[in-house]
Amino acid sequence: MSEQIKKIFEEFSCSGKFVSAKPYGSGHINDTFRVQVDEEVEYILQRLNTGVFKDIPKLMQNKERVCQHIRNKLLRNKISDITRKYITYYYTPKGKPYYKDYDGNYWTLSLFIKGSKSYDVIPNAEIAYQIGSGLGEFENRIADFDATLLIETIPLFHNVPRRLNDLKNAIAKAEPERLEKSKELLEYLARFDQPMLELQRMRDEGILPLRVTHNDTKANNLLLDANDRPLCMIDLDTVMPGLVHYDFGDAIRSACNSAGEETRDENEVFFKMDFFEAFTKGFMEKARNQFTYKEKKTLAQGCVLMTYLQAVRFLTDYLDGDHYYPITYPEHNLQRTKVQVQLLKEIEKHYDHINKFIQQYC
Ligand code: ADP
Ligand code: GN1
Ligand code: MG
Repeated sequence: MSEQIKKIFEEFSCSGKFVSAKPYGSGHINDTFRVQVDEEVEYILQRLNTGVFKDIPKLMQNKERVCQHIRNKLLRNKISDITRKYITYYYTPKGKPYYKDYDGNYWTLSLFIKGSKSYDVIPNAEIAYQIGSGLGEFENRIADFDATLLIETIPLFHNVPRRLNDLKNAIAKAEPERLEKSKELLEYLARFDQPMLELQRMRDEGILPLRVTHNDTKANNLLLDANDRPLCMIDLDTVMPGLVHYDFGDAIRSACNSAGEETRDENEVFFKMDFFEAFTKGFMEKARNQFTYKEKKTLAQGCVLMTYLQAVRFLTDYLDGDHYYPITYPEHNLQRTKVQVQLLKEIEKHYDHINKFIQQYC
């Protein structure tokens, strides 16, 4: 494997001679390797997921444009240490920001952000605050990005009717045993199908503005430095037009789950209210001025929507035979669904408090 990785690495024009590479991080979609060379610099080599992303050249164009925009803004504002605050991509001698191997795999090389780390499970409220602040900063950095320059890398990514249709198709084809095990979860989730159309309706009617959003704001997609200060949002594959509710809601879904989305025991899942308050404070301190009254008024619904959608997506994959999310044990996607459903129950229980807390920023 290392020999193959070395060969691919050498297709890019960058400094240093290959020393070693190891799988890195816990992302679900791309295959990520951290590459050491005979210099102080390190790299991230990724095999992009062509099952999920249909047009990799366009996807890379999106990512480069967004990074360039952020870089220009940092330069204009005379921010220090900027190379740790956006992703630097490397090119092949043909001038492409990706390499296509003989098996049709697409690879990209970027600078490993020095001294960075990310959390799958948030350890305390102070870190939740920093992650909220980092996401708020990211929203500011992309707020004036021209959405017409982006292609939609995954059409209808957070669209409820699309996700329900996928679920329906998976149910129709599911093995009876899997269907039986999903019964209670399906019944619980069905209660949300109608109310969860509300944000989409407000989006369609222009009541909520379309923005350029990240759309995959899981906590481990934000890099922090050694002192847990935010550096950079990564995983820009899904930067597309969307609602702020998607970014805020998905980050809350991820950061306020006491046990994290991969826990084997859903009874350990609680909604961490202190993390929520800290995250929201950090986020609003940075970005509140950007949002309309109506966006802030309805923002709490994003927490419900994104947790519900994630449950629907994991369950769809379980019923479909596990083709989207990588699994390490047979009922992994069923277990992931139980975790999201447990979190959804917790969010329902605390909804009034969540909503009230956000309203102070209106
Ligand atoms: P996926 O789409 O599979 O989630 P990501 O782009 O999020 O892939 O990368 C997976 C993990 O690799 C991240 O969660 C992060 O820990 C790490 N990572 C990715 N890019 C960088 C980078 N440029 N510098 C440091 N770490 C990175
Ligand atoms: C995937 O790539 P990663 O692991 O950061 C997924 C998200 C899900 C998340 C759940 C493109 O994110 O939408 O919320 O898994 N990304 C894509 O863990 O589908
Ligand atoms: Mg990721």
